[in-house]
Amino acid sequence: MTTEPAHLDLADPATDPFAVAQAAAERLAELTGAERHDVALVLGSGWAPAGDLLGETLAEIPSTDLPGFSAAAVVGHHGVVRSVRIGDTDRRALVFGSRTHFYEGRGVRAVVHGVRTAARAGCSTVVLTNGCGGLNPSWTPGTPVLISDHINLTASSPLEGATFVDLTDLYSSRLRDLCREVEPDLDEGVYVQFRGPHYETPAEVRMAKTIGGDLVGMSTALEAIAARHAGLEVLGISLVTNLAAGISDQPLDHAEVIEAGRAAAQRCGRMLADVVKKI
Ligand code: 8IG
Repeated sequence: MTTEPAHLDLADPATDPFAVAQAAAERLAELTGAERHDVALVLGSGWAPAGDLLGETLAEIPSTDLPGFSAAAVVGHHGVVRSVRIGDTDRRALVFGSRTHFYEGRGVRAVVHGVRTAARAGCSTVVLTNGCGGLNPSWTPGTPVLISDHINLTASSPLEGATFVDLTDLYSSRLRDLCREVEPDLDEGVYVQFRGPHYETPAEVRMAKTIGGDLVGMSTALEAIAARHAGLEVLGISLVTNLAAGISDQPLDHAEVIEAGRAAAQRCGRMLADVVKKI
């Protein structure tokens, strides 16, 4: 069941996804009392504390109150969007506490709707975070890594029709440099987005390495493409929560992934908050 009026239903091919993003941005302005936001953050696995460390939360909205975000298939937990004052400035961050993944099957429009809404809400920067598997054995669980580029293995694109977008320097080197002002030792790597929801086989992880990947996950690349198309500057940061399958002799365990994220969360959150204040 969907509560959207027909013209705001992203699943209908006749719907203009940018019109839905515009409607969501307008509703967001009403509900937050903020005419515009400046920086958007999408918090992936392990990144939740970043939102709290950024500054005062001025409004908190269930994302289902915004056009295009209704996740009728998901029972119980719905995402929350927060409007947060950045430090003691009068700039505002739009913090998405969760994301729609491609593997949920709601279509790629739903996956990138948050990014498009952020752009319509006035944001000029988006910070995409995730939890992922690492291919470099020196990245122990809990290591944050800057995304320098991506390989999109979803066989999909958020862009429809003859929309040719240059993805050179998609992950802003300016913003990566800013991160290294806060944390000089941050490594960077190429993020490979798989469709999921299963983790990779060891053979797939070897393939990812052979084609130039350093990190494997199930998000971010499609959102980054939509962000570039919308004119946003993109910062991508992964939290390596596990070594990818076959890199170590340990099997992948979701509970272990959650725990690694929890342990690293405060440190990563503080770093991210410091970076956003500099943007
Ligand atoms: I957390 O090892 C997390 N997400 N594809 N592979 C993929 N996604 C992930 C992984 C991983 N760890």
